Amino acid sequence: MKVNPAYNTREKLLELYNKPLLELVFEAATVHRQYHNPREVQMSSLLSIKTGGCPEDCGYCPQAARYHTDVEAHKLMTVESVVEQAQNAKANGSSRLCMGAAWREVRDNRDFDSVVEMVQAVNDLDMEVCCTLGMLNEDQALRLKKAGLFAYNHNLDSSRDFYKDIISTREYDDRLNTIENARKAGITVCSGGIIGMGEAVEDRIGLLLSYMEMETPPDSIPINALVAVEGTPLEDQKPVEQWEMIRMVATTRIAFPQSVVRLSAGRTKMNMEGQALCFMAGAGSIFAGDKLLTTPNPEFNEDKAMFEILGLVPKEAFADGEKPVSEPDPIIEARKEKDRLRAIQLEEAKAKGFEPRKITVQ
Ligand code: SAM
Ligand code: DTB
Ligand code: SF4
Repeated sequence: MKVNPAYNTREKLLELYNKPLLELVFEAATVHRQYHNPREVQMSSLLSIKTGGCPEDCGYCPQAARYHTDVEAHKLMTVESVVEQAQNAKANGSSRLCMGAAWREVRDNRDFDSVVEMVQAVNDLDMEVCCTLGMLNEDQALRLKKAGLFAYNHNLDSSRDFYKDIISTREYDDRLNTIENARKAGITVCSGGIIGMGEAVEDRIGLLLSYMEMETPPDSIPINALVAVEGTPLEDQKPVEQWEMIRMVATTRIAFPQSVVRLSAGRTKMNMEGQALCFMAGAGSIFAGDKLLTTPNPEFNEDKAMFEILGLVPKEAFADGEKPVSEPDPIIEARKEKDRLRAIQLEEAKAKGFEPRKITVQ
């Protein structure tokens, strides 16, 4: 049951969201147990592979170039440093790595070739690889799939209506299109939203309804609480109450019984009891490690202690789907071949006493 038919209208979902809190949590916990092991919570790590300088105007985002935040822009990380970070995350218990880039969209250039290599390398570590790189066309999605991408994250963020108040540089339909492209390529879809941006409860329900209207709802639904960052238009939003996070997690759990509901940004403002109720209500994953993309998150050790107290165990990689098989990427293989030929020509030229600078390869 991908979508719960008992809650497939705005009215029914609203009624559910507004139930007495403990009734709601009980119902969510009951649904959770039918499809998931309630002791397992996946630890997933985020890595900002390209930070800041983004041309978009997402009102919540510290990485948008037009806002004056403390985020320092960085160009794309190297494949080697990504692998090092991934190994570190794995050693600390993470079974999934989500690589984020502050891009409006993926472009077919050298940077994307490097991302493809990163996907192959992290998949080789037996971790679920997720990417969030902005808009994506069908060919790019296919290339990532063949490299071994397990999931693509692209959030609708809120209802279609409220979205317009937060982002003007790209449309809700653009987002739906990217999600569709990932889906068509056979990549699992991770898509969710943010609460605490000043939206009404109806907008939270509107987000869920957008997912209900899809032919196949997301496999994974992250629920973020806004991290209000100084310098962004949403800097003065007051933190959401953890009760609201619990309600949103529980409602999502019940509405999409088979999806993994991810308790995502905003945990630094929650206590252990609040998070425990989210796990009870069906959250099956957290972001682990002291940094999300650019903002703070609880330390690995803090989360380890929490897991121990609550009797939770980290979920293994590929518990919800097979490990993708990485295929050699033709563009990268061609580049390697070109580099190999260039090295041979250089050697030959050096032997003849030529300056290396003068060598060109067709
Ligand atoms: N640039 C790509 C994009 O927007 O699709 C990928 C990176 S973007 C940072 C990924 C997601 O992070 C956004 O869609 C948004 O839901 C979430 N996010 C960004 N800033 C946030 C904040 N301050 N608080 C909570 N979530 C945030
Ligand atoms: C998602 O829904 N939340 C994550 C992940 N997908 C990419 C991102 C949260 C970012 C929080 C703000 C920051 O650290 O920059
Ligand atoms: Fe750019 Fe993504 Fe941030 Fe929007 S959310 S400004 S697209 S990095």
